[in-house]
Amino acid sequence: MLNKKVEKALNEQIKIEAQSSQVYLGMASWAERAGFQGCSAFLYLHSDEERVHMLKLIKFVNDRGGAAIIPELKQPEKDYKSLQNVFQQLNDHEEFVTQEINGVVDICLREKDYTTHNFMQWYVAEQIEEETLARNILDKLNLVGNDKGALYLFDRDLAAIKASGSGTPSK
Ligand code: OFO
Repeated sequence: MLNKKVEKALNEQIKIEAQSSQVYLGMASWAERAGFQGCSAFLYLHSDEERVHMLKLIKFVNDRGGAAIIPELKQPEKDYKSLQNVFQQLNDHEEFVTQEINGVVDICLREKDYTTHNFMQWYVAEQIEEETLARNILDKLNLVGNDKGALYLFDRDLAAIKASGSGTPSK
């Protein structure tokens, strides 16, 4: 039977993953409307991946005899000032998620739930990749600035990057 404190923490994480998917879906839709097809494809994929992260947690909680709660979600932002703004928020969001995952890991250790601790290591590793990717994209975008030609190439490059990869956009 799943420890109650661990179950609560996992349910909170389910909500965070679901909200991440929702936020990235909002970003994808904005990028599509703004004409950044590559960024939009990347963000739609990233949104799908967050949903998979949520599902993985739901299955784990239920399989361990707990009750996974499907959360209510907030409406994500509709408008962004720029692509830089989108990816800055994505980067900040990933840093927030990492902290939350570390919090779950901490609870597992305090409650001596080594099974869940082991399960959570996948999320720890995933966050390292996602933070690296988000930072690399942001660095690249900051280099590009407002140069329209460079932004066009950046958008095209991003279409080629898998959201879960740790690669950087090519030059
Ligand atoms: Fe769920 O992987 Fe990042 O946030």
